[in-house]
Amino acid sequence: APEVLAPGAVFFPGAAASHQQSLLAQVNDVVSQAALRQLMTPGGRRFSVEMTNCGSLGWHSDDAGYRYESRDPLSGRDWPALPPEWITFARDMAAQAGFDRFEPQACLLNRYVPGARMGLHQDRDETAFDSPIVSVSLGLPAQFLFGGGERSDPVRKLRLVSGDVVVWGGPSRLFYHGIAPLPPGHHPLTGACRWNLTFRRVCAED
Ligand code: MD5
Ligand code: FE
Repeated sequence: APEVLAPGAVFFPGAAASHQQSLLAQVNDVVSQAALRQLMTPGGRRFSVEMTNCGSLGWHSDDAGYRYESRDPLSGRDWPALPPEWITFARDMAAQAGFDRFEPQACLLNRYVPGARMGLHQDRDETAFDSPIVSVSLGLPAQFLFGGGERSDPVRKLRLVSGDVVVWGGPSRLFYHGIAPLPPGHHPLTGACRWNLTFRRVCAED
């Protein structure tokens, strides 16, 4: 059963459980067209998480800042297309959380190996803050850190396992969040890693 974590934030344990194998097959397909990379922060540090994207836009970071790009800066080519099944699934999850007509433009794929982490941050490189972000976890479990609207707000810990989906919309769309360093382990579908797919609307209008 879904659990409301905060206004606009809805946790659907295991909602993608029956889709894990097909999602992971398509993840491999995306990665074969747009290689995983450890991006640089504008401050010159390297992300421990490996990332790539599919969709009409993809998130990118380098010394010029955080932004969305319509082509993969690594290859100069368009990002791989969003698989139609992914769009349908993300739209359905958004609707179940109360966000109708979600039209994702980007899917950011994050790959965590043991020790990889994501510090507390807000997702604010999009302008479509009315649209939620739909997040799907695959593979090894992770400790999700869920803060509030201010960096200094208390942080709750939520264990996310393979097949879990969270929709982050409404006020929680801009809440601080992160992922604690991934503990070592083995998952039958992914081996020693965790994947997270986040479906995003970047611009309010095309
Ligand atoms: C992850 N990824 O598990 C997370 C899932 C990222 C990122 O944080 O930026 O790639 S997305 C979780 C999220 C998005 C927007 C708002 C909130 C959480 N929130 O209010 O907690 O790799
Ligand atoms: Fe984030």
